[in-house]
Amino acid sequence: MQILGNTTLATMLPSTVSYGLVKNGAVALREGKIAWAGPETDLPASYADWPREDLGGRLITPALVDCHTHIVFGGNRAREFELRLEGASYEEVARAGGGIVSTVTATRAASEDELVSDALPRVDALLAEGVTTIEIKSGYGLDIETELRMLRAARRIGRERPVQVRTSFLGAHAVPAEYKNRADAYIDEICLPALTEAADEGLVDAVDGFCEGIAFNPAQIERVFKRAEILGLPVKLHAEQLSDLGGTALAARYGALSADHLEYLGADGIAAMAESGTVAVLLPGAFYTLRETQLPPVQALRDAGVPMAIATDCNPGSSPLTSLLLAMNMACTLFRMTPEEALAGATRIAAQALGLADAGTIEAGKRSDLAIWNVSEPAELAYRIGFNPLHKRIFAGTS
Ligand code: DI6
Ligand code: FE
Repeated sequence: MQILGNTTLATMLPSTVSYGLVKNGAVALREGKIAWAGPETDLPASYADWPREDLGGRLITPALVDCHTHIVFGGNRAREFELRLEGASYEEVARAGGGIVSTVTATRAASEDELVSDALPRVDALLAEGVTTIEIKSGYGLDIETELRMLRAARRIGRERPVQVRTSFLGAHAVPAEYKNRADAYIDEICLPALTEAADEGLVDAVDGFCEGIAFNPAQIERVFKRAEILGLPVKLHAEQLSDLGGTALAARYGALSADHLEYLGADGIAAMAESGTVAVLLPGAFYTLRETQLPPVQALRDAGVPMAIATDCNPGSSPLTSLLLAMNMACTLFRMTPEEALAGATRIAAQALGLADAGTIEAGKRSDLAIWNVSEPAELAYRIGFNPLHKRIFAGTS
């Protein structure tokens, strides 16, 4: 039992007030949940004898949620970074056997312990910025054993650190070298059996895929979605990142939680997302790293009422980014999102993209996952570049 008082609350509840702001607010925490939140003068008398911490006017937001990461992987791709700076494109590197497939080699060679110990410093960088929920994908194993090992490593991160981990099976991320030009056989012989095994072991919270010319076509992705449906797992998709193949509309037909990247998304895909309630997860770290010039259709998504989330896409190739605050800043400067949209995108909407009903806002009944900041206005969070104003992070009521 604890009261946090003398604070400004950015509740992030949809309201007529920007950020759902409550000035001179207080929050009451009990048993890992928010018991009460509102203006401190309205605090019910029954809370009068609870211990109270004075926050000196600091801002409290919901803890941040990074809803799209590939944070578990072997090796790194600094050499590829150099090659791309010498002029090679991301797709050329991938087609020459670099790119995702080179991370596959390093990931297959790593033990579960190594995958965990390599990932933890990256995870810690996110936690230091007030993140309490991280989505982690497989997809650098591309054989049954390594896909499962990645997911076990992801689950272990949730036990070794005070963080909630949500896993996504991403067996349909790339075609491994041994299945070159045989993507359908890869889906049948590796991807679908790995998904079923991983689900049986309780390792999968959602099923993802990469629908792209250098990865899988919509028909192949649909076969993975059908298996997800049989297993009772929600789907999401990397779609329209480098070209418009119609992956988003396919994902929407399967009621996807989210469609991610979306730089090349057209009007049909936007209408399909609005219809199905699918979240658009925008990934400015990948846009920046690939020096992409095609912007995701932010204004059209906004006009259509499609909720937009922001994530790091932390991965060794297209987004070696471990700062969700920087992703929020990039979303504003590069994508012209507002600081309020960016913060909602890293809290309430990010939770929605993961199908989590108990995170992302400050209201009674939610998990007490909170971030306390040394700032006075919420816009400061997206405004700064490379500065971390976190005062304290609270995960399930514990700091
Ligand atoms: N799109 C991405 O940006 C990441 N995966 C994907 O499907 C990049 C993965 C990588 O380059 O290692
Ligand atoms: Fe990704």
